Amino acid sequence: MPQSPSLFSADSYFSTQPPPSGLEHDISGVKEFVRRQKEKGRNVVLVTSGGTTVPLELNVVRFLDNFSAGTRGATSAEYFLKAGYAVIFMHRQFSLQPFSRHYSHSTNPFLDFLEIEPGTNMQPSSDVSDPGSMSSQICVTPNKRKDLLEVLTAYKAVHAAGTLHTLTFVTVNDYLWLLRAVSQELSVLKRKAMYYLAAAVSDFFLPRQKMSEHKIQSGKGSLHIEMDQVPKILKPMVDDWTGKDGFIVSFKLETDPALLVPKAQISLERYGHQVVIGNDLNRRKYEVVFISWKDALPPSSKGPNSDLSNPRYAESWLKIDPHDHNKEIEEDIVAELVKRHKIWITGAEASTK
Ligand code: 9Z3
Repeated sequence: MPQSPSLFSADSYFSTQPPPSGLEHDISGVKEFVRRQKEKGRNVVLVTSGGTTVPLELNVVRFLDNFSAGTRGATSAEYFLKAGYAVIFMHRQFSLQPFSRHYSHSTNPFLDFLEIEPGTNMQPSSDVSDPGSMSSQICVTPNKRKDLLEVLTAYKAVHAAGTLHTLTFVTVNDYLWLLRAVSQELSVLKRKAMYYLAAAVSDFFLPRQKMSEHKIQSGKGSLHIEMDQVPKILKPMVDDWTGKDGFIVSFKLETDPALLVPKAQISLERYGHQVVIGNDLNRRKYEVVFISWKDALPPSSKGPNSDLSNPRYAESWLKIDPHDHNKEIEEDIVAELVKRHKIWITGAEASTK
């Protein structure tokens, strides 16, 4: 077992940290979903969304959390669905979800959209043959109907088509186990699979073997915790779990604008995937930067970057008007990725001819 403090490789992580209890059940659902989408010939995108937690005790009372409301993931999932993709939406429990995000409890509570018609009897009907008699006297506020109808129509169509599959995680351990298993299932789709990693993932965690069983007591004054680093799972994800075929997009979050591009480039160089989208915490809703490989060479055929005067990364910014509240930047992010994914798929087809 790794000693403290330790650097876990992905393999040592999975051989020492236990899987979440619902994993097998979750994966059989994913397997079935992927089988159906493959039959229909659809592209499938895995969208991860929301922040992971790090529990400090086995009987968890306290935990560390990562910043993310789930807006990026939930919004992007809707645009992928609109573009004809099937979506596996893997999100932090209770974070925003596609469609219902428009009526989130804090910014747009759905009860504020409903009205009780004048004269409605507030007692539920005793007529068992007409269980809907109360609800028939509830209506949607007239000026909210158009927007609600639009969201509801898209939501119902997605349900009828069976193109959205939802999974939840809470801890970083749930997330890592699920991510590995879902990626392995999706890899059967080869290049038709995209991985869109928008979840905000903890960098540090407490291995199970170091966690206190019961609530940490406060009597001893200050609290010192030494955490281990979460393994860098993008490397095995690119090289092993997805069989080098998946189109992998990761996000890089920074708060210092000067670090955004260099850190995104380091990430692309280190993991050799297709795109890193850099976003600054305070500007993320109206500008992001795409960092990708400059030429068409697959990352695996590139040697170390010896010529620093000739950068091999392409940098392209996507910006929208911060004052236009009808526009969501995820619409443009997804449109750009759909375009690039198409090229990734046709590139592979062309090279096998
Ligand atoms: C992101 O950067 C997401 O875009 C946000 C979205 C978390 C900023 P919201 O859900 O926020 O719309 O409120 N996600 C990736 C964050 C992350 O953990 N990235 C790692 C890093 O920066 C690399 S995988 O080191």
